[in-house]
Amino acid sequence: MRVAYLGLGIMGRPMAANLVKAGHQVTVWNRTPGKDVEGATSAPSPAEAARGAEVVWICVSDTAAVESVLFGPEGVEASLTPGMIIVDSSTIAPSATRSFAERVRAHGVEYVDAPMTGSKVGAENATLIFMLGGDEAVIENLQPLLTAMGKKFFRMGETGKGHAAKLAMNLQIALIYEGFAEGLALATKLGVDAAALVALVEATMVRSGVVEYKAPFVLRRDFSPNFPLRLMHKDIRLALAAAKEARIKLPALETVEEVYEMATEDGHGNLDYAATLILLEKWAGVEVKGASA
Ligand code: NA7
Repeated sequence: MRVAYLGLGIMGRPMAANLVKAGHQVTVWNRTPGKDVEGATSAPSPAEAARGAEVVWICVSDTAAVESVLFGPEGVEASLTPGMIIVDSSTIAPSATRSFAERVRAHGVEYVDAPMTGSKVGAENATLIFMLGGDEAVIENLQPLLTAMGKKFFRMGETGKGHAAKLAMNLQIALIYEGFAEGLALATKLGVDAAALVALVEATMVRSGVVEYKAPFVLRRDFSPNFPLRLMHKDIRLALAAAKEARIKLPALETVEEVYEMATEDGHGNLDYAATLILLEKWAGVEVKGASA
């Protein structure tokens, strides 16, 4: 298929590379020039990249970035043609997604929200798990692209519901990790070895995919970004905003949002979200280390 891929960050670049590998004709664009993908053509603007594309795939930071890529100067809007499909893999507000979809549908263009989970490794190995919101038949047409980048696909309902599901997922990831980090801080303060605690967690019902994935990084104090803290913070804020719109309360997430705020103030925004542990360590006056790590 002819695909325009917009946004070559930690996730977007390997995803676009996997589309090339699968034999698709890919044109890429990134806001900051200099990032490219071997085997893809680079375009100078979203509008240029989208010209003649069957599918425009977006993966940028946040709601404002998606809006600017679509409707800003030299945005995709200038190249919209009936039958085109826009897919957004960024994690943004479901309500904004619905309004962007409405705007492009006026041009006969389809819109699918396709946020994913699986981190950088999943993007590199084409093992992402996608949450899809949009028309069933349109999603069916995207199969060759989805299977080039991911391994599991969940249809959540109409446009906007992929993003709604993603926020509900990341809410849980943030809370589970924070529980793990607080457990490590307390155990260390009380003199329990972190690696011993991890082994115990993994042998009991406390175990989780989040801990299984994060524990090795934490034990070797590798906080380089797989999923940057600033982006998890954005998702927490999006979930709280969606909860406010829906008039529900998420008290645990509100507290964790404050932790992310302070971790950001301490300069950890570009580290992995696992770095909220560094703030807990500061408060506890300890450093989490596994003797057998
Ligand atoms: P990264 O690695 O932070 O990459 C973000 C990308 O978004 C990168 O290509 C940025 O371009 C681009 N960006 C940011 N702001 C804008 C604006 N205003 N206009 C156009 N492009 C922009 O994030 P990930 O790849 O890890 O994640 C991407 C999304 O997936 C995000 O929503 C996650 O929550 C899930 P730059 O290179 O900085 O010019």
